[in-house]
Amino acid sequence: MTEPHNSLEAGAAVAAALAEKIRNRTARVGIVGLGYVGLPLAVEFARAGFHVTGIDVKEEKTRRVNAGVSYVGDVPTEVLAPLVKSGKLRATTDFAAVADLDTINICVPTPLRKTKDPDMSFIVSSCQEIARYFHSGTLVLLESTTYPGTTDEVVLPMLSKGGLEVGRDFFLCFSPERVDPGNPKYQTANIPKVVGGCTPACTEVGRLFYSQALEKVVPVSSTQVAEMVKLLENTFRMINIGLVNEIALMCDRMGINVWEVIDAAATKPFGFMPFYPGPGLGGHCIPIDPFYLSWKTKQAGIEARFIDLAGYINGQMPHFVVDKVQNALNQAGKPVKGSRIHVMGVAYKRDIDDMRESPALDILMLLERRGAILSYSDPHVPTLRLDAMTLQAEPESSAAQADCVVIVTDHAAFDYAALLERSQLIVDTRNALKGRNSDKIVRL
Ligand code: SAJ
Repeated sequence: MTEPHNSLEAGAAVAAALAEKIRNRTARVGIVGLGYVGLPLAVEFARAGFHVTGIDVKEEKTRRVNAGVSYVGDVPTEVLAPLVKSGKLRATTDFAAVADLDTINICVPTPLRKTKDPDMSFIVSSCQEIARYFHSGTLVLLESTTYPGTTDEVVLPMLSKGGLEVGRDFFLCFSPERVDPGNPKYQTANIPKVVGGCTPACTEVGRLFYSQALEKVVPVSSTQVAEMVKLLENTFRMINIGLVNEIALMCDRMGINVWEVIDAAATKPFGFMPFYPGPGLGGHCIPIDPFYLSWKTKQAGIEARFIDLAGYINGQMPHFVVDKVQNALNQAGKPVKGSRIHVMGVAYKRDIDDMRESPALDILMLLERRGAILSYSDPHVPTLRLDAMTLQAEPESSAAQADCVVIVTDHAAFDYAALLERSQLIVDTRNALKGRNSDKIVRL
């Protein structure tokens, strides 16, 4: 074969060689970060016939993967075990494995610091390790939610250090993770996958890669577009939740049942999408992702006022709930101080066990500071730490001993009829008692 005369030709040759490996499944796939995003992805590519190496800094995770025992709800052990047994999937804590990989997905956390600045430490440390063993002919795909520009400004320089040129010697894309843990209908394989590369060749190799294991791939023109797609998706949710929370505050003041308003508005067959008020905004995506966008736009001199305002309103909801509890007890001639308050549901949303950013923690803290005697029920959260205090979940029947019950998370497992029967007073922040009428119920 004649030597390529320029980068374009060289890149085409490298891309063609990698594309062939991807098509015939001999490409060795690496997944950095074996959490709720990385492990399902590793399983999908192993099921598609690739040899997959999972890399994680937590030895506990790599040990359990290699034992064929899942720790991610969306990955049943009976799916994971055969893939490990057949040798299709293995895990390691040693980044030296990168030397033998052809593709690398980076699926590590991107939390916010307390100052609401992006914490890029996981992306940086992963790329530092990858760079040590990085070689030409590799496709790298960053999946961690982050601000527009991260792939080109942070990851690319770290991978180019050895003189390798993106689009010629290696390929770099961003592809937002869209995993919704516990979603019974949409899982990794059937959620459309957006992917944008540093160069058109990068985008094409990324598109080809994902199309081997996922049902629908959506190529876009750049890494920034792909980064922005994810932030739009989750900022859209956060702001609309903030809007409906503000509507709830307005309705409360005007004595209007906001839940009835939303249900009736939702009969509009176009141009409307219902969101529901609640005790606040929890989770590891919605309260976090929009601040990656506002942080970046502030640097560009643009104030993301909707994000800041929605963040403020959502942050106020725990205080609003505690005031409702205080007023409801007041109506019963009881101070918060010394009253027994039983919280139903503490996870950040229904039917899961995740406590990250859960508004229940804020509500419990505020009530504790006002002198309440606290207890809670949650079938998914057996114990929780509150500052110096540790609470153990109690049976739902404990509500009978409470001066006030607060429904914070409306798990399907709760017996709401029995709860209404046994409680003296219930503040319902989720409309879980919809259709049940009683003077005992105070609704958001
Ligand atoms: N919430 C409300 N009112 C609503 C919807 C949610 O108060 O109308 C609250 C929830 O109780 C929770 C928080 O907002 O505390 C976030 O809820 P969420 O339904 O957005 O669930 P998440 O945080 O698990 O968001 C994930 C996201 N998935 C990804 O980022 C890949 C989000 O994009 C999904 O749309 C969402 O799941 C989903 O639809 O379940």
